[in-house]
Amino acid sequence: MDKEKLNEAYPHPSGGWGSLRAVAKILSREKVVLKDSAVLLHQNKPDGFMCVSCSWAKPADPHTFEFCESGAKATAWDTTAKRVTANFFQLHSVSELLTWHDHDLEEAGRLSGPLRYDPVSDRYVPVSWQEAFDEIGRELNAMDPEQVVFYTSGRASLETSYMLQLFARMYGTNNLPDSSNMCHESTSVGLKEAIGVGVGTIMLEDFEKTDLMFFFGQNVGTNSPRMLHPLQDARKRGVPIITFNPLREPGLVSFANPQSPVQMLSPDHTQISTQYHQLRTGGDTAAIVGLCKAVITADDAAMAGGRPRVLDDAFIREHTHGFEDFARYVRQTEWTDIERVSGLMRADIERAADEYMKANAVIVHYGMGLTQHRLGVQNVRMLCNFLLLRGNIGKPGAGPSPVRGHSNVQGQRTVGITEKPELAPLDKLAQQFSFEPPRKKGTNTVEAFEAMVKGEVTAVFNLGGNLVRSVPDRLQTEPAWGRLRLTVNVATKLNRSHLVHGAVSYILPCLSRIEIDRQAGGEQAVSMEDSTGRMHGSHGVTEPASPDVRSEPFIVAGIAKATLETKSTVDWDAWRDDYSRVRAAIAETYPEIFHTFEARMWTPGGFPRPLPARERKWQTKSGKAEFMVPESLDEDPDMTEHEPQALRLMTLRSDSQFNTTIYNLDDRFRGIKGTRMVVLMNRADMALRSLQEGEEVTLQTIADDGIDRRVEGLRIVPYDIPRGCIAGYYPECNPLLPLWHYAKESKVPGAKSIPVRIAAHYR
Ligand SMILES: Nc1nc2c(c(=O)[nH]1)N[C@H]1C(S)=C(S)[C@@H](COP(=O)(O)OP(=O)(O)OC[C@H]3O[C@@H](n4cnc5c(=O)[nH]c(N)nc54)[C@H](O)[C@@H]3O)O[C@H]1N2
Ligand SMILES: Nc1nc2c(c(=O)[nH]1)N[C@H]1C(S)=C(S)[C@@H](COP(=O)(O)OP(=O)(O)OC[C@H]3O[C@@H](n4cnc5c(=O)[nH]c(N)nc54)[C@H](O)[C@@H]3O)O[C@H]1N2
Ligand SMILES: [Mo]
Repeated sequence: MDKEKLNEAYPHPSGGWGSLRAVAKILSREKVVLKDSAVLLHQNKPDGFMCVSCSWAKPADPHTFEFCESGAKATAWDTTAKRVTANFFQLHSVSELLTWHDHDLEEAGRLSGPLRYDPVSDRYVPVSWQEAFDEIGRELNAMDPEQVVFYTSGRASLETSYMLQLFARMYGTNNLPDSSNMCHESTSVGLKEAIGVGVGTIMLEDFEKTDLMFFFGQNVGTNSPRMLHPLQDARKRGVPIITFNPLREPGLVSFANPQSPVQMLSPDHTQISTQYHQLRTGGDTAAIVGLCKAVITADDAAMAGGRPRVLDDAFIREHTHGFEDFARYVRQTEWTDIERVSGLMRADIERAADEYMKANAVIVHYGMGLTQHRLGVQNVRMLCNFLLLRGNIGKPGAGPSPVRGHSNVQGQRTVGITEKPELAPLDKLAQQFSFEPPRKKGTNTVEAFEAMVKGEVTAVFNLGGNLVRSVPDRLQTEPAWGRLRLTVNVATKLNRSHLVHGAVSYILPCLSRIEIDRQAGGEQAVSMEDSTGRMHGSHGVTEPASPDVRSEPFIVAGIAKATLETKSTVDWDAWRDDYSRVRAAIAETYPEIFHTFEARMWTPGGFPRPLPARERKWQTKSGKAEFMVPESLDEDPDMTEHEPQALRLMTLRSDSQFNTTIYNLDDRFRGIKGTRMVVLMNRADMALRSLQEGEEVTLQTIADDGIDRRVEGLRIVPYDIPRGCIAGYYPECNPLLPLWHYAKESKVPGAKSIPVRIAAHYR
């Protein structure tokens, strides 16, 4: 490709005709026959299946088409007519497949039978399910459980997740990392400390009662498009939306509803953000301190002038702890520092604070732009500080709204997938299943890979992830994965983590939950928790991809039985045949959340879990909601000492990917076509370095640990992004992200702020 223009500004609102066209294109490319497109009518319906894409709430009274472009693509991707058969591996050796692009690996189609790696032919060859289970059991039994890792990516159901955590603990380890460790773990830690629950407190009905919403570092149009519906309704009521995001994201600017013919045909789309503040990457703590400063200053003035208070003083006194220390910090912090670190002008921050002070009920939505920083947990705490100032937690229409990623990532934590023993009901499990669970802390994702790089991990059971692509420091972590003794991959499609294999390696193909799951006890359903803490049942509607794929519960039960043999009191065969038995066990372990699970799982809109903070009951250390004084105004304090030419790289997603699954190489919203090997850069930064549009550069990480981290062949795209900040795509830029560059308390990799320099450029 020559130096043609890689991007054109996307002139259209998100949603709209572009979105429908994109869906039609992928349905036809995946040869999803028309009759199957009716599948989409069952998506996110109380009697259908829950979308395999994002975790946004599913309303009780869904639209006829309760799906979005991303969800439709994800469905098409799973229901594709293409298959990877045994013949595919006869044609392609593993060494050859290692040279394929991620997109082409998954595009080969659905995996259709269990496979074992054969080192002699360098090929995956068919194996029977029972042989696979027996050998995996033998291998695991020859290992030290503390050296075995059980990873869960956020898609697996509540039933599968509960079974897996129980199996791992009966086997002898709490090494239960999941995708949350790279995602919203900063939320799980930060919200728990601040308000006593590790999840958001808002529900769909709050959209109808709110007066103002904020977006911090969440790209709704691309990553949770169904949320655009309630947002649009709120905008029609006149609710302002204030966005803090370094990039001007078209999906946060305006929206046309593809389900409203009137809007589709007229240019009259809805403006989403009424204020848009392009702060510097890593500037959120500073910006929020600025917002709080404006509010506290206004309150001081009101008191001095004998006017009504701006702060919710009664709430602060009755419900919170630590306000005085925080207020002192805020009063002392200078506007010049706030402006320098946030990259925003005082007047702009005050404009946002004015709206906040006028509103009675405020919701703050946020995503990876806050959590994936060195001080990602502090960021979450700062948002809570801001909300607490005016009692915006535990009242209708208000609260923190962490927009979760994978469709059941929140639920997995709810049913025991956690490396932290204190977060799992170990005593209850011990009593319920008559065994002694391990009490030692297990490894999260970063720790598992740190241990792997040191050679201290022998096996990984990988339920649905593509870890060699999704974790940091690819050039260290990928080879470590290849040195494992055993890799077991449960997956729907082929990915690179299957190819960089252990000495003994299995690919175990599973059903997608769009498919009918037939077991001895009849057709089975599964369940999941959405981003607003509601539980939904889901049952498949299409025929399985092949007669030889199995459900995730079937696979986990098979391996558990083969490994634990008579050492387990669980009747794994009975659980495999009838998942209502698994739900009964979940309800026994967690009665407060899951009592009468079976009866309630088909409740339209899902059934809610108890959220004490929603009732202003604070399960924190002090029994009150906690204010926190930030440790540093800069979220990435270690970056400030670096060279003056340093750039902060954030790694992002496009609408044509779901994490490591790349549907195609375009980014429709950002107007980038045909390649993902790009760097988005401010024109002034380009001029300073004499860089031209389309020119190729090599990025190099600035770090003094002696490791040279580089990504070559990235093309410059001029973009509306603050100076000193650049953006590239995840996972292509993961070799640049050091494994140790993570949020201190949550170990979420700092994927939104990687210190880099331009090491070379070519015309
Ligand atoms: N289509 C699609 N949908 C998805 C996914 C997908 O890959 N594709 N992935 C799913 C998953 S697992 C997740 S976790 C979610 C992720 O969804 P999001 O949380 O939206 O994640 P990202 O796209 O990584 O980045 C979000 C935004 O953060 C901004 N940002 C970067 N740095 C900063 C910063 O320092 N401050 C602020 N305020 N903003 C910043 C970026 O410009 C970007 O707009 O989406 C889920 N949904
Ligand atoms: N630099 C950088 N790194 C990041 C991020 C970032 O923003 N920047 N984001 C992080 C985030 S938020 C996350 S969540 C992680 C995600 O990282 P991973 O958990 O590794 O995730 P995915 O890419 O979602 O997993 C893709 C694979 O899941 C398999 N799969 C799909 N459906 C199913 C199913 O139903 N069952 C099973 N068993 N398998 C299935 C397919 O085979 C597919 O290849 O990446 C993180 N890494
Ligand atoms: Mo995620």
